[in-house]
Amino acid sequence: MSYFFPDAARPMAGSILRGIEERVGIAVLALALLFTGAQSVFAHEFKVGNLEIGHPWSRATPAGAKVAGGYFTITNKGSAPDRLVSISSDVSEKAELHEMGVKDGVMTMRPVAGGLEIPAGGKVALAPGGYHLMFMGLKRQPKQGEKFSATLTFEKAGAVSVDFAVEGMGGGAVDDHAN
Ligand SMILES: [Cu+2]
Repeated sequence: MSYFFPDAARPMAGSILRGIEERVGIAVLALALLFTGAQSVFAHEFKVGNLEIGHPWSRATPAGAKVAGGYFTITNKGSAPDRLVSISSDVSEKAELHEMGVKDGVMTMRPVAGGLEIPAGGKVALAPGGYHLMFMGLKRQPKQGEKFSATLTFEKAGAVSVDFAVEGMGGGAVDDHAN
């Protein structure tokens, strides 16, 4: 299941983010926040090739938790589809792309084989209840208010380092990593 939604008018905010991919932060208004369930008023954005990665975020995890989710939007401004093919982070031993869905009335979660396509001119959201990253084998517990970095690799656009903003444990609409 993927979420497509139109580009809402988005006012620019002036905050500069640190890191290799220094970009101007963008304040995302209520519409996008409803879709992502994100609590932050100020989002952040990263670019690679024709792709824009919007507001990567994760949730704080309780002590002992071995997994954490990862969520963001990908906008493809190009005229050809691209594909998210791999993810890595120093916060966990590995990271996978998962899909959440309902099968026979039961919420299930499974790895997505072959990566996630971002259609030409399209926008795909990784959000609680749908596609998401899963950081597996956490080496430490991400804490609310901090950021951790991860590398997203796309078939055509290549690799980009992004920062995941850690929201509170209750962040997001669906608790998809409770088990
Ligand atoms: Cu998952």
